[in-house]
Amino acid sequence: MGLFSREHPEECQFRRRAHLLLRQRPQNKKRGGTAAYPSFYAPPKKGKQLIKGIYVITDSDLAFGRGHLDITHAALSGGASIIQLRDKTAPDEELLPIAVDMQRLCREAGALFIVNDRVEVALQMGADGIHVGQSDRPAGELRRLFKGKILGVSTGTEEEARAAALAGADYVGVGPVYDTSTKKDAGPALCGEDIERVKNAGGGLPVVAIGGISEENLAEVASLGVESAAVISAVVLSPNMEEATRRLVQIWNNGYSPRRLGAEDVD
Ligand code: TZP
Ligand code: MG
Repeated sequence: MGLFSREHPEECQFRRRAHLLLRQRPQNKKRGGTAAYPSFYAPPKKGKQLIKGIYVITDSDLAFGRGHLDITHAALSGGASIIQLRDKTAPDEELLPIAVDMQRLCREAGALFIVNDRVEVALQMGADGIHVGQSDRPAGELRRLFKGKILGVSTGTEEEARAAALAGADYVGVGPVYDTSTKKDAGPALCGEDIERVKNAGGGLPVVAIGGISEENLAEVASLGVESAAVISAVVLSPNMEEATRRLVQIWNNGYSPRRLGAEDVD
């Protein structure tokens, strides 16, 4: 039997791990600069290894008038490891300078900067990576366009995770882990077993869990052995986005990741 089983299929709940190991994950570290990146901080070299920790998505529509840069600044101050620019409405020309500034802030904090869906924006400003869903441009095509950059693909089934891995993705987004109203077409929450299957189908690619993740359930998410947890509302709905991020980072850092502990520890 796997780590999680479907004891209450109608509720699709995770089985709680009896014991959570306290362990500290390394904090963001500043890196030295290069000529290509005159902002004094070097671009990430090993994308896959950098997919870890709290991943904040900047949906400014929900953020009570606070913009992408406000969210980025607060999330990085709170210790987020990855920031994603996600904007469904603003034109590319408007997003481009914002993305440049967001990436500069990320560099200074030693965090990754990913652009959701806006291929031209990401290409023009040299984002660390691009993230796409199943109805966006095909991952294989983007792999060729974004050589040496991080490519993330949203997946909700084993087939999608397998296809993402074959296309050369660097990580898979898996979800929704819990019900969410932030993304209207996200579908129903996956259960622990589903997540385990999608994770395995990704063939060892880092997994970013997403959908309905909050302070209340983050420890449970960490116990799934995923590399990262992505949030929108848990940060952008908060009156104090920096503190909200800091609390998530603390919970995550105290979490438990079976994949990193070795097979003998997970059965
Ligand atoms: N993809 C799957 S669920 C989701 C996305 C973008 C929304 C996540 O937002 P929240 O507020 O953290 O549930
Ligand atoms: Mg998309």
